Amino acid sequence: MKPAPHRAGHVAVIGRPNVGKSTLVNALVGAKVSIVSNRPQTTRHRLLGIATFPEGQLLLVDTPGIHRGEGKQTSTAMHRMMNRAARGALEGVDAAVLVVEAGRWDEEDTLAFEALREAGVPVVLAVNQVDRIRDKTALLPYLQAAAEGRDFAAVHPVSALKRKGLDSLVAALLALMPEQPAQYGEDEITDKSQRFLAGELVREQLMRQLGAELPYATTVEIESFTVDGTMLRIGAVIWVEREGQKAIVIGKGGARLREIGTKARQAMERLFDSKVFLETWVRVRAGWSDDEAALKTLGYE
Ligand SMILES: Nc1nc2c(ncn2[C@@H]2O[C@H](COP(=O)(O)OP(=O)(O)OP(=O)(O)O)[C@@H](O)[C@H]2O)c(=O)[nH]1
Ligand SMILES: [Mg+2]
Repeated sequence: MKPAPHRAGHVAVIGRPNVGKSTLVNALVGAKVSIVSNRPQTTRHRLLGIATFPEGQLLLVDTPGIHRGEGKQTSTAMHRMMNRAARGALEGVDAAVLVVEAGRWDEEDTLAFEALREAGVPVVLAVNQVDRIRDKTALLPYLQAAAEGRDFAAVHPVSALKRKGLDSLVAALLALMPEQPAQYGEDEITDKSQRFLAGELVREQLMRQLGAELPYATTVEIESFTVDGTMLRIGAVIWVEREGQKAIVIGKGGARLREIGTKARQAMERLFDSKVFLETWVRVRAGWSDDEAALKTLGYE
């Protein structure tokens, strides 16, 4: 018997904000390459998560959630850039995963589906968060309705958080990949630099620890990143839009900023497997999120 051929290729991970795209990418890669929070619009950049299996390699393109560009909070230059990054991720991929939340399908899910249909790539539907569905008999009619009239290559109920159903999702995706050798070494997990990931891990804490709309007025710039013996020395600037926001990020006696820095440093030490010395500063740059030129200098595509 001939052994099964090795397959490898690019898979765009697409869906509305907050459905679990980044959680799914991390689960498949087996490491935290993409930041996660319970707030929509956590991911702002395209990022490659490399998932290597004996049978093949999936190059998973995590993307910002596709959202309606309406309303004050979702129509800035940054939001347009995020939608562009998500749609642009479809160029040249071999397949896509449309991630939706079990039991729910709204206008933005349709928007994401339409983007995939226009791109004309084969699409696997991943119905995520099935762990939250108590009554499993409710799942079947949902799966049928979701697939109705939409030409999915496969439909897979999964839980990215509990790592359920992932093997069959991987098999379905690998079947759509071209026959070719691995494109990256087996110890590679992302195309992004440690410097980029460090900034993201600070931003993850901003998403998690700041309330209301404040996370959306913040971004992180890594000002310095140096290797010092066995230690990484990292300097991060947290940019906000107004003085009042700066006071909130710093918190009473600096408590909030300390907590953000501690959690981000711990996450960096886990991901980089190295000791990290992290310094953080908060600075004001009025209107950065709606300023194309400012976005460029702050590292947005
Ligand atoms: N219960 C449950 N929660 C999940 C699952 N997958 C993701 N979540 C949670 O859903 C929230 C959003 O997850 P993310 O992975 O950041 O979602 P995303 O689609 O990448 O969101 P954006 O980057 O904002 O577009 C987080 O609180 C996750 O812990 C799942 O399978 N089950
Ligand atoms: Mg994400």
